[in-house]
Amino acid sequence: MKLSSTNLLLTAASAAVLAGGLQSCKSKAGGVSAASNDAAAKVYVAPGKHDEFYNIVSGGFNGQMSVYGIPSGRMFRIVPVFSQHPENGWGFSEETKPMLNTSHGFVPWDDLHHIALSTTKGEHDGRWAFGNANNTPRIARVSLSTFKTEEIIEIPNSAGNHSSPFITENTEYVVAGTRFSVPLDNGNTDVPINTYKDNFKGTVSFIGVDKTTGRMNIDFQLLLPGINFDLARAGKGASKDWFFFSCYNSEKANTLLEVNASAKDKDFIMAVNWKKAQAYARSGKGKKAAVKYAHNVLDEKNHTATSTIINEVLTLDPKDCPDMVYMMPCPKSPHGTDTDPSGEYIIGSGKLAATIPVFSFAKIQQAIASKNYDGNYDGIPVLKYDAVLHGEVQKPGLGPLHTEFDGKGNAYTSFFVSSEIVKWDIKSLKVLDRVPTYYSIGHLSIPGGPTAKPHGKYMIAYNKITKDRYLPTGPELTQSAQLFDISGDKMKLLLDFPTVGEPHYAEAIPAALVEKNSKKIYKIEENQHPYAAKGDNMAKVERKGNEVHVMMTAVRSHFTPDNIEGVKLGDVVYFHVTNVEQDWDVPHGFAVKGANNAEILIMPGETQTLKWTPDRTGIFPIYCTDFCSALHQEMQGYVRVSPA
Ligand code: CUK
Ligand code: CUA
Repeated sequence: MKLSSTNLLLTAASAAVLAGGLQSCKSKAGGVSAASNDAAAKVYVAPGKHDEFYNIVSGGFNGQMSVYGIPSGRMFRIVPVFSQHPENGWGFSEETKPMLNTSHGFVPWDDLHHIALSTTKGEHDGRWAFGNANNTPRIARVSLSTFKTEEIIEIPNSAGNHSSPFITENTEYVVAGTRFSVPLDNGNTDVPINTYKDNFKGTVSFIGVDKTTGRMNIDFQLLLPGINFDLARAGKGASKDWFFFSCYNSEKANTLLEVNASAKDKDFIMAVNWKKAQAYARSGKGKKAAVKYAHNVLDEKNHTATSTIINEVLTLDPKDCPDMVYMMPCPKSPHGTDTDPSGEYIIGSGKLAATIPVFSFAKIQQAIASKNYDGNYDGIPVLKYDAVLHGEVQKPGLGPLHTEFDGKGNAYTSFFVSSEIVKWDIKSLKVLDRVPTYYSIGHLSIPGGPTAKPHGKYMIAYNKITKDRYLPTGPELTQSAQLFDISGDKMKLLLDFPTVGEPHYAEAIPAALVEKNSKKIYKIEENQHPYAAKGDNMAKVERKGNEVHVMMTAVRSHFTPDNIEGVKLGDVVYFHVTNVEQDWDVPHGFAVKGANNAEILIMPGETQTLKWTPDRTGIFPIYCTDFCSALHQEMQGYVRVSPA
């Protein structure tokens, strides 16, 4: 059978490749000789010196983003997003818990796959990083000035928000496509799964981003056939009004055993004219649909999140909106699509295909103008493959996944199965160079790679398999990235570095672009937290029924008050701790014995709240968890809990 043989082929090929990779690595002393001779000098950042680029890396099923320096590979920070983080109390403090609210309630975990850095005129502007929640569909916005998650919006009528976040040229929209088609009404309708073809729909959502504040709102959603959406990219330059989504399972099978999902020779890349869609939405072509989703915002003045449930979304049906959506055939199971810096070339990647198809935007426009269609897909015109194709890269490798660009006319495609990166010329489609990755690369990232103006110089591979690259740590190994020098004709391996959580997509941005907006301190006079004690004279204990609110200050090296009495068993205690320091980099922490959540970390000028329900009477120590001064150890106190 054709399909099972494809299966066998892939399994055999990947096994061979992995085995080959391991061998070649072992055969070279220390496994480092694959790196270029001057590699050490190229990644060495002297003590006290700064890296050239920030690398913002997705944390996969750890639900966070983390921040690395390039070329050193040093990790600077974990930014909790769809996760709880004891290190700074994210998702544990009262201020941050609402950020993890959804229509399902509190969901303190997710699977963050992709990063999109905001752009202006197609170039990095250093303002925000967006990330997706793959499991319970959400998009987050992280400020690149504070490296804090400022906003999370849930995506209705979606399940498996893998196809996101991707942004338009001026960050007008962040886009999210659903991986799983589900019945509309958020998938809440109880229907037999095998009625998929009738009842399940795909959607892509266009989330507007406010130019000044970055606030997101779901502007409109396209109702689409029950296809599965994978990665997408906006156009640039001439194609800037368009969005390109890769799609698989065009068969609309409800069970994706390979036999079903890959029955067809070609799936699609869906081209959406978003400017037109926006105009349709404005001119009343849409329908409002009732559906619940959460929108969570962290207020910048009091650093407190509020979660709002929204009850409707505007939907557009392509049947009512002509010339808005087209399908382009793309070989077997496309996983991604990428647009080159000029916006003329749209690159597909069929995971099971042996070629890389490159589409031409100019040809797409001609095919649309002359209605050069190859029938339709649920009423959506299908453009003829040959009519829109610029050409195919022949036999580039096995299992093409993702493509990035260096701004010099070259494309770099990751190959999972053959575990390598292939550099090729976009115009001539000629393969120029290839390097192995250790092992089985998923995404790759070139600084500015997805933008209209790539910064080039480096390329980072985010690998799926670690094997022997580091000291063993039991069955579970670190996740792994590899840095390459791409300044010359040949790609050169420079460095391996471990990452936190499974890295999927990442973006790298010149340090200067982020540093210029970097915030050092929250001014205490701007703190509008309702329970802030901005000086020791404001510190107090207040009772409201069975709630005890302790408004506390923290400063080197004491808490005020530090002896708290009057708490009764059955009370709920809120420790509102204000760090009244105004020096950069002097956080205080706060913990209480037996608290069943975590500590909190309070940055200078900030107030954070730890909620505690004592489970017994007695004396409970409290202390500062962050070593803040010579007298840090003395920064302590007691809470007394008496019988009710
Ligand atoms: S996916 Cu990870 S290799 Cu979730 Cu972007 Cu392609
Ligand atoms: Cu404050 Cu240690």
